[in-house]
Amino acid sequence: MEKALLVSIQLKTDQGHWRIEDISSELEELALSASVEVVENIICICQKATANYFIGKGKVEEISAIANEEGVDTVIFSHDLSGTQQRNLEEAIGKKTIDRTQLILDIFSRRAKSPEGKMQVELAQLQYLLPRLAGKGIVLSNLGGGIGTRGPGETKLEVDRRQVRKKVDKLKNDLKTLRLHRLTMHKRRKSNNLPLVALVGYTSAGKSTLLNLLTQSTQITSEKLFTTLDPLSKSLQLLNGQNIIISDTVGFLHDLPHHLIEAFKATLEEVNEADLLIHVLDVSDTRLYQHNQAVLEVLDELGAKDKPVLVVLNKIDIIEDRGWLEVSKNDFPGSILFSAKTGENLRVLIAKVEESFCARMLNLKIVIPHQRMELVDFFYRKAKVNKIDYLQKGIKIDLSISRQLYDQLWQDKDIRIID
Ligand SMILES: Nc1nc2c(ncn2[C@@H]2O[C@H](COP(=O)(O)OP(=O)(O)OP(=O)(O)O)[C@@H](O)[C@H]2O)c(=O)[nH]1
Ligand SMILES: [Mg+2]
Repeated sequence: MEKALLVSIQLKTDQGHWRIEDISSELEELALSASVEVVENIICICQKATANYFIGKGKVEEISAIANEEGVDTVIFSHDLSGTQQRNLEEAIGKKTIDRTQLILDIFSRRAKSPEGKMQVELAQLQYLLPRLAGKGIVLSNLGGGIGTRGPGETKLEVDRRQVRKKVDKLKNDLKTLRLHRLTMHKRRKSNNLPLVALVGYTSAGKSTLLNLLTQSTQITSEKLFTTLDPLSKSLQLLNGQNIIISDTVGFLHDLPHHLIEAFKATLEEVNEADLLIHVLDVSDTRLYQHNQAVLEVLDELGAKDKPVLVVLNKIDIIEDRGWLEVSKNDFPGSILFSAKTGENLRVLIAKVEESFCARMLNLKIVIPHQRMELVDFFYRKAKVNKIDYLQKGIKIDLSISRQLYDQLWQDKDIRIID
C-alpha cells in the first residue's frame, strides 16, 4: 500500500468557511478512498501562497525530514499546486508530490467503469495536466507511479504535450457523440411523460443507499468517497400509483475540480432534466452546513439551483441527540429526518414526493368512450386516478395529471373534459 504524508493548508487569505480541522479530515478521507495509508497529517497555516513552494521554505524542510524518516512514498497537499511549485517541492522533499485535485482525479480513475465514465475522467485528467506540462512535456512525477499518475483502467497517462492535445480533442469528440445519444434517450423518456427525480448530494451522504431502499436495487454503497460515478435510473411506483423515474448521480465535494464538473456535465444532465431534486444530507456529519453550501454551489454551476428540492437529513439512526436533529430540521425548512439504513420515515419521504408532484398536477374530470378502455390503464400508469365511474354515456374519470400529460392529451378527440 502506498504510504502518504498529508499537508493540510489554511491560507489567511482563504475566504471559505472551511475550518482547518475540516480541510484536514476531508483530505484524510480522500486519501483513504484512494487506498493510501496515511502516515501523518501535517497542519500548515500560512499568510499566503508563495510562487516557489506554496508554503514557506522552513515548513518544506520540516516536511522533508518527516517524509524521509517515515519512509513515505507520496506527499499530498490540500491545495492545488502549479507545475513549478510541484516540481520544486518534489525536488526539495525528494518524494512524489501531488495535490488534492490529482488525488480526486485518481479516485475517479479507479472508480470509472463505464466507457463514458472512463472518457470523462481521462479528459479531466489531461486537461489538468496540460498547463502543467513543461516544455515538450515531462513525466508526471520523476518519482515513480501510483496515485496521480494513472489514467482510468490503470493505464499510464500520456505526458507528451502534443499527444495530450490530440487525445483531449478526440475525447471531447467521442463524448459529444455519446451526449447526443443520451439526449435522444432523454427525449424518449420525456415523451413517456414520467416525472424524473434526481438524488443529489455530497459524496457519501447516502444517495445510493436511498435508491436501493426505494427501488430494491443493488447499487454499490461504501463509506469511501465517490463510490458512484455512473448515473443509474430506476422506475418506481409511488403509493398513490404514480410512476416516476429516479436517478442516482455522482456525489459532490467542496471545491470540486472545475475540469471534473465540466467533464461530468453530460452525466449530470439527469440533474438538469429532473422535475424534483432530492438533496440527501448526512446529518451525522459535523460538516453538515458546509456540505449543504458546497452542494448548492455545484447546483448553481450546473444551472439547477432553482429546481424544486426536497431535503432529506439522512443517517438519523446514528444520532442520539434528538435536540441536534430538531435544530437541523428547523434549519432546513420542509426537510425530513430520515434513515436510508433503517428505513425510518420512508413513508413520510414518499408522501412528500407525491405531494410535490400533486401540487404541480392538474385536477380534471373527463369522460371517455367505453371503446377507449386502454386509456383507463394508461391513466393508472401515468397519472393519479381519484375516482372512476362506468356510466352509460362513457367512463367518467376524476384524475390528477401532470402539465406535460395534459398538453399531450387534450388533442385526443375522444377525451371530453367536463370540469
Ligand atoms: N448509519 C447509516 N449509514 C448510512 C445511511 N445511509 C447510508 N449510510 C452509509 O453511508 C455510506 C455512504 O453511503 P452511499 O449510499 O454509498 O453514499 P452516496 O451518497 O451514494 O455516496 P457517493 O456514491 O460516494 O456519492 C455507506 O457506508 C452507507 O452504508 C444511514 O441512513 N445510516
Ligand atoms: Mg453512491
